Amino acid sequence: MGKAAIDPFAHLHDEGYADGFAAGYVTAATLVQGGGRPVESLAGPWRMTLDLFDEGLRQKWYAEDDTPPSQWPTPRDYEIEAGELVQVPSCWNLLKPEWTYFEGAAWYTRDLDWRSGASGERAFLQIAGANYSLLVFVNGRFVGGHRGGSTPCSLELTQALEPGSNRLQIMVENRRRADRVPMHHFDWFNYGGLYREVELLRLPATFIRQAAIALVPGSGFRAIAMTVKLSDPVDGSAVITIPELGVEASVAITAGEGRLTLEAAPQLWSPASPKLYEVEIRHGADLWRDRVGFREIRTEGTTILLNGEPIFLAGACVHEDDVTLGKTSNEADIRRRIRHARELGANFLRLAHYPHHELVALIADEEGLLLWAEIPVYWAIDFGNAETYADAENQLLELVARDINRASIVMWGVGNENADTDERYRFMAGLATRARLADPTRLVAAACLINRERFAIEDRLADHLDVIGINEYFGWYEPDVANLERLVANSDPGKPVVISETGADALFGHRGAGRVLFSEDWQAEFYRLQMAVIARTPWIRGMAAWLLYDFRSERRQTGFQRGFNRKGLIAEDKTTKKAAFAVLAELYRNQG
Ligand code: GCB
Repeated sequence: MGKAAIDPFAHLHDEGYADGFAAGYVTAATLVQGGGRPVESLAGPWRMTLDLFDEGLRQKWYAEDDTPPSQWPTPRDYEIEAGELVQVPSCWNLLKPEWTYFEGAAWYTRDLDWRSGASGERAFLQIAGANYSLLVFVNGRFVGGHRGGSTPCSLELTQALEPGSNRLQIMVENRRRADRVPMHHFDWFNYGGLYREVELLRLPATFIRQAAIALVPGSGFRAIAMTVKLSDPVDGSAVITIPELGVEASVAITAGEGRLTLEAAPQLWSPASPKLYEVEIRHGADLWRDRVGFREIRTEGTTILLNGEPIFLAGACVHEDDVTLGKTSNEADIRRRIRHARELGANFLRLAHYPHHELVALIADEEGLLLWAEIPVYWAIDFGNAETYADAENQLLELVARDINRASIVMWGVGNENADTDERYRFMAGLATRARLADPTRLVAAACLINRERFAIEDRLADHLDVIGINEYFGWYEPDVANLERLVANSDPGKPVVISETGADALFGHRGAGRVLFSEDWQAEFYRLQMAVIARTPWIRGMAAWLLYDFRSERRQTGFQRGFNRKGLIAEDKTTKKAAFAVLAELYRNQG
């Protein structure tokens, strides 16, 4: 047990206790796409021990053996069985009232019964989301870690697992910090825990790590390109089949990578006709499958073109937040979000302000909803910090790697309302460039800046974007709606603009005529006034109302708010519609 066995007090003076773990963080490069392969779910009860002072790392809790307390030779501060039994996935904040505001580390432990299958089989732990960082230990041995609170990771357990019973421990830590993405100040709740699925994936010795398949932009809808990345730098070939298109082709693999362009004229995916094709890629014993829609999204001047046709994005933003589930999503909750978007007459959702559950885009693919997916480069990020950039870029690349085959996602958002400095400019231009390199089939956007003295859109980052997002609250934070008209008159963006947020708070049941703050009536009137300007501005090509549901935010403490941001068109019960819902639905219908 290392130092602690020699000097039981050494850890009290050890501030380097976390050193060394960061070198074991996995990134987007080693993420394994699910690829429709069967998985073993590790959902269910785990033991959980809160660790506010990082004792687990200081005292090396992970290295402690399973000796029962009656036989301990020396006292301990950690006992797995003394932890609470909690369900994974979940957010710890909602499990016990005294855990509501907990920000720190927690140790999750469970037994993993392992029997190896075919010879050479490899085992991966697939963690779909843990906020914010995690470290994994198997039988006391460090396997790897991950940072980024809303993107998935894959950790290989092959060498660490023993036949039979294994101790799987995951330390999850959710402190708000200035150097993180997001940083310590943001307008949503800081849930913690293993809040998305944890699964075990068995794969052959060499397997398909990531594959991407899409319509070739500018091909006149007549060519499909695919890339495949294997786990190891081998040579050989893979076979791609798209039965409905009569495609069966061999892809040459060199040093673990292959790419192929095929002539094909698929029926195009669109909101009106969300056609999906079964795609299969085989390499040796591995079979990767997906259902993929083929569509083209591009801009021309100030227009957004979907499959060559101009489109107006009418929609809403939505947070991943629920009064009982927190940041955990299940299929029923996701389908309800999409149903409500449809009722609103929306063809578009902005998934604010971080990558949402993988199922959202899968269902949006089926339902024909367009999505803006983003990373939490939000407000005052530590833009000068190279580590912070690496974290943000990795979150972007993990999101892209996970969702590259989702036709519904038409835009990557690389940031939101970040004050203009040279460091911010370099940081965000870097992310925009990286997004394009990783994925030439989508638009790159960000919520940009307004010059509040001139009332004009003014952000040098716009040079690096395809679509300029503008969050504007004229009529709410800035009382005078007329300033939106000034903004429109003073701006000449030369690119499509999407109003990436606009909205007003309303407490359900609070009424009043005129500009009565927090009233349902003013929220409804706000949208009427907004739409009057937006609808007659040719370069505004979309609008995302802020937002679908009220959500928890500790920054909001008036009697109207009580810990919630109340800009939802629907209250936090996800049932009670405010007056603005029907008003905006009508406005969207007329926008048609
Ligand atoms: C914004 C932010 C969003 C906030 C919203 C508000 O501009 O991007 O995250 O929640 O305003 O309600 O103030």
